Amino acid sequence: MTARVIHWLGAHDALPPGRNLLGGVAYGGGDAWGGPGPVLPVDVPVLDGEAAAASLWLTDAPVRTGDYGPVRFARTDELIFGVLRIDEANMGDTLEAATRDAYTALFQTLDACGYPTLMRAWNYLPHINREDGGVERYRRFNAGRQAAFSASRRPLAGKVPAACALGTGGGELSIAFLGSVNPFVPVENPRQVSAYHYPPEYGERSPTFSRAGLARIGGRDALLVSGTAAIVGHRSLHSGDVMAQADETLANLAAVVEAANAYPGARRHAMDALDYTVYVRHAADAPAVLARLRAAVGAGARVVCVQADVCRAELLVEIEAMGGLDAKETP
Ligand code: 3EB
Repeated sequence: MTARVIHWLGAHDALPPGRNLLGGVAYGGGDAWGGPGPVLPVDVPVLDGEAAAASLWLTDAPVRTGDYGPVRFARTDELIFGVLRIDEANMGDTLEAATRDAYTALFQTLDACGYPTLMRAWNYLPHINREDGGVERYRRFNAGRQAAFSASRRPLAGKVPAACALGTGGGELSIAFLGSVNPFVPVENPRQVSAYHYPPEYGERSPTFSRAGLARIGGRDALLVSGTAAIVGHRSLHSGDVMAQADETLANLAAVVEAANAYPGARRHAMDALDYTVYVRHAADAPAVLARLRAAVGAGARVVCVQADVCRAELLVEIEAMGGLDAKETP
């Protein structure tokens, strides 16, 4: 029997006891996570009342921890969670090189440990919208990421992981990832051009991620939804209007969840049963955006909101989600 896996989203001092920590992401200041395990601290303000919040993966299975180059990881027979932080200044020159080296190390870790599938990556880049040598840093990140996918002979389209990419106010390039021995079924959004097919006006190298994916995790049929913003086709909509962007983002989330639910044999994922992480560019927008999300998905969903920069300068909000895992019996 497959051991259970729990996704925890919320204040980490309320963590359910008695389980093994696989890994996660902790938001809210440099000391966002004082505990053990591969938990990526992300130095962004938490906006919904808590000083800190985390997205953590817990399991009943025995966990082994290790290091591979810059990667710290924990793994079960089924899953591996890894984190790495790379200081660009010590990495030769550019964010592009740092990203390429980071993803190369990530893929080497998966290969060396025997987890063929990269399901999900969380990417946090200092100053994502700044230009380095005339090119936006998010675009440099995309070039480095794609180069590493190519070099490790992974597809650049189709079977690519779910992801998010957000900007922080400084610090290191910080990446967390979830890999598995199980397959991952990517799901695209019918309202959006696949990100890996964005035209070159958004950068010479397209972003390498899928809109969502279905995956067997801990014996459950999970849904992992990538960071989602007010993009229809390939264009950003509602520049300067955060509430219109929030509504468009919710329409995109609903569309991608519907596309996932339409898969033959897929279980149904309801919007009100997902865990949401909301990124707002401006902290002052958080209350209104969260109220709109609550109105759309109900009171039952778990929601964390942080302040972070979104990967296009005109985008003011991005929301990611996941569901289907055991979680609700926790205190
Ligand atoms: C977008 O749809 C918004 O580069 O990994 C969302 C999710 C976004 C993931 C990534 C970027 C990424 O293009 C930005």
